[in-house]
Amino acid sequence: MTIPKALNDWVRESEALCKPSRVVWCEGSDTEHAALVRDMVKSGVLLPLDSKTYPGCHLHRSDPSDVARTEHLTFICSEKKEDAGPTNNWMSPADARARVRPLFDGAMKGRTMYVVPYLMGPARSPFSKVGVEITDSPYVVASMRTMTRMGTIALEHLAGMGEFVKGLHSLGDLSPERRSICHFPREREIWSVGSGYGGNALLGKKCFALRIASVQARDEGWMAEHMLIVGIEDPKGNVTYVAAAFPSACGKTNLAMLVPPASQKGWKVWTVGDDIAWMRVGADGRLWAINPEAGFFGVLPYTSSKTNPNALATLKHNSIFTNAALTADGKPWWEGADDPAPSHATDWRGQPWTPSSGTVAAHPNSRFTAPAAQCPSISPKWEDPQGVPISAIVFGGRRSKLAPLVYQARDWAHGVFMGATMASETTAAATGAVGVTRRDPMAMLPFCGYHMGDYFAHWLRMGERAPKPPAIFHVNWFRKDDAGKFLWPGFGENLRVLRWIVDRAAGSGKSVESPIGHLPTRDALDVTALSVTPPTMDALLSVDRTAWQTELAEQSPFFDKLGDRLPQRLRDEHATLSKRLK
Ligand code: O2Y
Ligand code: MN
Repeated sequence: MTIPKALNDWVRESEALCKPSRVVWCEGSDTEHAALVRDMVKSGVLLPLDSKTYPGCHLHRSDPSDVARTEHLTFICSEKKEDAGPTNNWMSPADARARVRPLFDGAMKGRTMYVVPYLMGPARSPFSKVGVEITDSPYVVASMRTMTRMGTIALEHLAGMGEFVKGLHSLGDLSPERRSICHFPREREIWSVGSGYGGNALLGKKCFALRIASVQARDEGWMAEHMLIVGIEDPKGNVTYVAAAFPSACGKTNLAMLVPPASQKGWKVWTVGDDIAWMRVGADGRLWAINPEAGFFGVLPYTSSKTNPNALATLKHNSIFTNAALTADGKPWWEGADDPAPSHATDWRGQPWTPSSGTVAAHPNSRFTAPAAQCPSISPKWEDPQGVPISAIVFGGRRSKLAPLVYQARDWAHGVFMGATMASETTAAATGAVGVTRRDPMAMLPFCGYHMGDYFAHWLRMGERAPKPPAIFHVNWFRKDDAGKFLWPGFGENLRVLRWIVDRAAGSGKSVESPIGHLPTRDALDVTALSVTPPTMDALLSVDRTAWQTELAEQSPFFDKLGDRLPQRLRDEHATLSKRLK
């Protein structure tokens, strides 16, 4: 395979800068992967897990100071600060290069530099894009092999398109003081140093598929969104595809892999993707979506046969567990797993642990990296080069009061307003205060590679470009009564809400007007075999005008922060809602 000159030149430049002891081009084969894993087991980077219950699985422990994405060390390096907007950290490209280049200088001395070509999106899809990650972490290489289509297939695509996103990554000394994740949107380039964990290091995921791709999408007229994609199959076999955006701690992966309860006979939910959707207007005027990823990087704590049986089945083989606890019989364990806490284990830091240690055994952000193809609910269409047609977009949040179980936007612009004003209450799983309402428009706040005001304008433009745009909805599975008890059972029962969404998207489904949008009529949702009483349903679908007026007032500071880049259309939607609530 001939390597394009631009790629060769960049690899040579990176080699001269990072000074590794050797350079390895990754082809993505099984033999190559087996050798890499063997070396990692030898050096202690990976620990093999019990081969009977977890065949092909390994445990990795990251540096204890390197356990999650670090938003405060993540930068958008556009020429002008105003192009990154007030919601991103900004550095000028020149300052970023001057500050970070010395951290790469000699950073790979005595280490191997891996060149990892990868494809985001299905093979032979016109919508897929190529990235190349240069890294000194074999754990990153093995993870990228699961999360993307890695190696020769990417070089084949590159031969046809020429363009690729450059990602230079080094573990550096893993010190948080010398950690930076810099994005250069104009150059379509990423520099990440000082972290070996998740979104900071697997550059295809948040860095490319969202931050850089959101800029490509704006420039090229498509959408790169932080959305799961599911197909909902009715008992007659018709499948409706839905994309949904949720802030963290709202059960996004659980929804992506939903198992219909026994009462929903004949219904199926197919997983197309659990985190990212790239969407374009098709020749038929609809939005078509692909999942650019090939694997899941799912959170472990509270993943169980109750919350997500499909995730459990997926992670049982060929998976890497990062920062899980290790039982004496070589199995991974995490809080909220099916198995009770082991009497003795090794915690995520590698220390002896017992239930009376007073600490968690698995890190709260411990993860599994598993191939999407292993998921029992994986859609037969998940690798379709054309993607799947999206009939509905769903925004969601965790709101103990205020937001009804489900409501529908009146039109695209109103739906964009709904996404732009999304908010969610923090949980104990996130760092910081619990129960605080955080604004996270379209769940993209940490992932939009440019000014949020321009991003909303792009959403509005996409509605104009798509003659048959998806209908837009908002859901809230987390509404509570005055005693603090959840009103809706959630999990698999959320299919009942998805069914109303599917009906509405098809032009049926009973609804009633409200100031905030279309609500289901009291009898529109199937609640057979549920203990949801009519008064509970009333509470779930109620709109408290006073609370909504407070909500509107709380939205204003965020909108004001975006200044004159906030589209007037969204200010108009805000004013219209205010009038409707009076
Ligand atoms: O902390 C990390 O690096 C992982 S965060 C993550 C992982 C998978 C999917 N989504 C997310 C996210 O933060 O949205
Ligand atoms: Mn995510």
